[in-house]
Amino acid sequence: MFGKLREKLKEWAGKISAQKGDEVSKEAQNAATEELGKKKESSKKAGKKREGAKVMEPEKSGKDDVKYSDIDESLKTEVSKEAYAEPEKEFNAGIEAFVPDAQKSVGKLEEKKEKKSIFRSIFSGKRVISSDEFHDYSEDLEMILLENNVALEVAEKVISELEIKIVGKEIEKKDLEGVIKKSLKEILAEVLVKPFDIVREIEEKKSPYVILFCGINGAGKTTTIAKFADMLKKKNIPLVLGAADTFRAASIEQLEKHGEKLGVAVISHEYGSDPASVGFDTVKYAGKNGIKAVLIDTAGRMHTAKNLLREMEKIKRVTKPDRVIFLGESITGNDSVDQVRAFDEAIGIDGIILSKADIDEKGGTALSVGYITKKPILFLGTGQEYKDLEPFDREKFIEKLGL
Ligand SMILES: Nc1nc2c(ncn2[C@@H]2O[C@H](COP(=O)(O)OP(=O)(O)OP(=O)(O)O)[C@@H](O)[C@H]2O)c(=O)[nH]1
Ligand SMILES: [Mg+2]
Repeated sequence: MFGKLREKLKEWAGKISAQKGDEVSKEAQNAATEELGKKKESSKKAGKKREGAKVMEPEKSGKDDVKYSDIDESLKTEVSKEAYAEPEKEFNAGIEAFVPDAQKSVGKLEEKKEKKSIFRSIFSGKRVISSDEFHDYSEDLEMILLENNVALEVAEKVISELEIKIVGKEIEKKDLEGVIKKSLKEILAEVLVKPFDIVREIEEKKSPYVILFCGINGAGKTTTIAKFADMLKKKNIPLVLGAADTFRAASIEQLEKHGEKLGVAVISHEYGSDPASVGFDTVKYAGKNGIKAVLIDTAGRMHTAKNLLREMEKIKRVTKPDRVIFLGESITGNDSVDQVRAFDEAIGIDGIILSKADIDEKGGTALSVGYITKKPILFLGTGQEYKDLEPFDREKFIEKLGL
């Protein structure tokens, strides 16, 4: 869905690890070479010092400087200086002859060690992404998100979370693309709240489980209610529909037609009557008839119409729904954020269904409304037939985005 995302990440990771990575390797190489030079110099000095120094200085140190506990048991008898002067001379000569050779091999060993660590830093391919580097490339990523209906504040949040996850961390060059992808996936999975199992909730509740559907005009409320009813029917869950859209012409007939097709009762009043009372009667009917699920349709209303939102709040108060579901269109884009926020603030929503996912090539609306409300997306409408209602699968959705 996010079109260029996959290619962009590949390109991004490639550029960082190849072009800029080489620069850093050269820097690392130069720094390491310089450091090696310094170390060589200091080890030469240390070598000279050692050449000039006596390995043992018994004359200077004197008997008093030797701790008794340091002396081998067999030597713990009083021995005069004169007695060990001769063998000591021989010993010192041997040591002096041996030391330059020993120093040479120690030097070589150190040099080898240094070389090895330089090669490790050049060829191990570790890479640390700097903040500047991140910002160079994250602008592209932000553009992709915005172009794909992700609201600005959500895109910014995703970018800043990604920055925390990857900037300054040591990453293997070959893993760079994978690490960025994995981090993005984790962030998006967090943005999308895990859906609750509404069918199980219905099944487990003893009294009628009431769901109130709301949203702007033409979002797909009535069609989605019909799809939902079909799903419950197939699970043998008894249900009833409430035609609480008493405003739009033909809205009651539209719902009744679905009821007929599905073999589900529809409770309705006259056009222009109080929608809250339709809702009330539907819940009452369900209680009397041992019905487990009540789905209440409402009139579409603009999120900017304060009085209509107040009316919705009244329907909620009267019907006391177990869940209020906001119906949004996948294709709406940035405006969906204002819509869902207004409905949530006015009446409080519990979950979201996004219709028309079948004609949405972008996918960002789900991220936006999910992030803004912190409420789960429960289903996606994927067509105009009853079967076209899919439980929202976060992992599948993120994969479809191109991750
Ligand atoms: N392609 C597609 N079309 C859909 C989907 N859901 C609904 N529609 C269509 O969207 C149009 C509006 O659907 P309705 O269910 O009447 O929308 P509504 O929210 O009840 O509209 P109002 O009652 O006027 O507020 C209809 O033509 C539906 O067939 C979907 O998932 N995919
Ligand atoms: Mg409708």
